[in-house]
Amino acid sequence: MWTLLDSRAGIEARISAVVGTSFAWFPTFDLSPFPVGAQVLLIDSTGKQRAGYISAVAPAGLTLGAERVPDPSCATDFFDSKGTGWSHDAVSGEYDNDGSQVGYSSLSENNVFVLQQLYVGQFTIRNRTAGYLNMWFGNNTPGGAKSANGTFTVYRTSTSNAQLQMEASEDFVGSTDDISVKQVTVPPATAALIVCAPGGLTEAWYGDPAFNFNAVTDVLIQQWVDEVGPGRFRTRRYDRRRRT
Ligand SMILES: [Ca+2]
Ligand SMILES: [Ca+2]
Repeated sequence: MWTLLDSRAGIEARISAVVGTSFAWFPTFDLSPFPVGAQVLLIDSTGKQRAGYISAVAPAGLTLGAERVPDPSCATDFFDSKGTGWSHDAVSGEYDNDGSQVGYSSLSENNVFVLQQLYVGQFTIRNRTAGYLNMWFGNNTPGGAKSANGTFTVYRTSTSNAQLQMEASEDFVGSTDDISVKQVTVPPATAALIVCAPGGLTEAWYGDPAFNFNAVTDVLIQQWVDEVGPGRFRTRRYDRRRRT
């Protein structure tokens, strides 16, 4: 039977789904006390489930991979394509949007993401007078609309394609700069490394294929305990001896 060790609702999850190097990382929930072999059961916002087993405690420290954006400072005009309203400002070293777009309009960069990996994206909005910017981690993975000046950090699992997009809403007017994307190659020590099942690595997480790793809302940590324990076994043997 499953024994519930702990659970959290409404939690932020950062998940790598790469076979062989998968992990679960919750910024507000330390997984390091749980035993190897315990199951991590994830539930997304529509109730779909994926599960894996703790295979090891995470290594000592958070490690990020190489910069995936050609020129985070935006000193040069590097984006592969610029939608309506966007232009490169070489004087200020940023990208400007004048609001002339009539729908969503994006700065797009190809070959940024590898599927199933966890990434941390950062960008700055300044000079904003209207609308929002949304960093997309592939064309099916929005990072969330940001409608204020400031510097923003977003974690997402890449689950759709490799294209980075800085999407402006149809009414966005403002600038963006300091655009960075890096893979989380090693999670912090409060994370847990995950296998699909002890000894099995055909998937990083098993369960519903339509599960959304970017919409985890709940997590359960549970452990399988055999129903036939030592005490019950001893009782049966004792009874058998009395009859013979
Ligand atoms: Ca700059
Ligand atoms: Ca400017």
